[in-house]
Amino acid sequence: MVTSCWVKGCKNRAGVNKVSFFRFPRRPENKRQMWIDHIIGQESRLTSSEGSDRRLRLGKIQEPSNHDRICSDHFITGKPSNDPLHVDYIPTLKISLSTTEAPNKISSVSRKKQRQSDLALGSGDHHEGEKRKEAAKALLIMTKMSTPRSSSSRKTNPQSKWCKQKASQTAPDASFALATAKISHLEKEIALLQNVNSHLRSQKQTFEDEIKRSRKMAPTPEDPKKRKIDNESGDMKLSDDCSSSSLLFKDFTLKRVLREDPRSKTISLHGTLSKGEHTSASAVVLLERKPFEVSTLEDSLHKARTTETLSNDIYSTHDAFSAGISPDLKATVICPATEKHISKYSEHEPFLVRETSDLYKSVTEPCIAQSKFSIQWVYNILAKKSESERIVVEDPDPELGFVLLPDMKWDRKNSDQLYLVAIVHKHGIKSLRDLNMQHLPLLENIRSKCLAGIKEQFGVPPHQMRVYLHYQPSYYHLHVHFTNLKLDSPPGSDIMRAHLLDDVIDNIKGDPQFYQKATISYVLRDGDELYKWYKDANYFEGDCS
Ligand code: G7M
Repeated sequence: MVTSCWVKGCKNRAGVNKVSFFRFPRRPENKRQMWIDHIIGQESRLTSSEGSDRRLRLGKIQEPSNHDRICSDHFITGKPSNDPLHVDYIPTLKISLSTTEAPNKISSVSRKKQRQSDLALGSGDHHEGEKRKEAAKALLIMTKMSTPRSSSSRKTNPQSKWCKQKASQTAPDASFALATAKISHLEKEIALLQNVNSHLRSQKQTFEDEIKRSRKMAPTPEDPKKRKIDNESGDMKLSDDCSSSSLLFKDFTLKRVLREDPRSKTISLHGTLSKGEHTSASAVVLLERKPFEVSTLEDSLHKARTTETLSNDIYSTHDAFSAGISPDLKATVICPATEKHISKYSEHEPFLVRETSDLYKSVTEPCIAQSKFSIQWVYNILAKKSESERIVVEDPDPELGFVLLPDMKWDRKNSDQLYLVAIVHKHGIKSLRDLNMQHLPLLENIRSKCLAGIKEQFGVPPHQMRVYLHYQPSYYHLHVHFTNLKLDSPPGSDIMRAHLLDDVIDNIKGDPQFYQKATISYVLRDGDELYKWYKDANYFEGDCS
């Protein structure tokens, strides 16, 4: 028998088309059902009828047998994955081709499964099953409602009364078990769909890039401005819209490599960028190698040119020239850049400071007061003049409120690299040093709402998050960093700079004046303004113990 694909409308056959075929998984049981439900669900979205469906028997779609297969065309990476959070845990590509089925017939497989699951739960009584489902639905909605959200969504829900009634009308244990199982199943599906979503987005971007390349779009002179960050004027635009690629660095003149780190594959450059026909401006450009884009990797490899650099028995190494299908560099541009920006991204000698409460008052605080480093970009975010479309959670309360949004360092593609920053609405809280008892509600509000929002929107649970403040921060308006634990040592997450938010809260609870009294250690670099103040105060002349 010729092996063919179970997806309706897919014409792939073994030996005819260059595709691989995969069995329906036997275990875990819900994975097999997820495949069937997803395929049938997607097919049923189309109502057009063309051709016959060979899977029909007596007007119903039969469950796939041991001989039935799905072909590699329906998986983003070309094969199924065993990881429930992987995009190819279920087939998702090219599913909604066509169907001859009316939706009520199509759902017969699912209905049968539902009946089986009612029986498996020990009921067999249809009426009881319906009651349980209603209770489960009620509990499910209640669970969703009790999840902390941004203040704007915290309204009284009219469903709430109905839910409580329904939930209490049924045997609480059975209905609770059913609802809990359903919730965990749905949570897995949500995580899965989030992954599918991000892979499809990156694929879309790749195709858009390819169309652009094939049209050989000429760079437009005004394009470069779109991706520039101008910290002096405070005007910043970060855009995900790649429909306007340009040759931003075509006229970049390199003056100096400021810093290079082969381990993190980053480099910072100082040079000039053209600002119109005859003018150019000082610019700091930070370049960083991006992580691999799995969805385009295979295609990229097919087109990559390689040069062998070593060969020994079964081992060989090669220099590969990537085909440039997906972007492989992230560039951050500061233009026009001041001497301070140049200094900030240059290589400098590190020096340890143990800042006592007296040193804070006599050296650090006056230095911060005189600092002219613009934080207009922060005020732009708070006033929704910049990056408003990137806001993840906002609490507008003037005392307890904040804006949570992706940090400039995160490209928002991969939640393993998640990096967000929460900036408080209240002005005047410069840093950790200003925090005392009266700020506990603010800190706890940020902690709970941001972690809930991150779980809801990116599927990363609180126990996989690293939440901390910097001391010294790079700007003196209170903000909190939220990074995924899987993100390996993000800059500033080391013991010389990061203070876990949970520890900060506990320290203040133990002593309301903790951060006004504590001696805090940190590293300054000889290019920092604060370093100069400490040097002028002869701090580095003596023994700093
Ligand atoms: O705590 P510290 O001050 O070191 O951290 C500041 C954080 O703000 C860094 O992680 C920066 O990457 C981030 N950041 C800096 N700028 C200029 C911007 C910006 O314009 N937008 C966003 N979203 N984050 C920024």
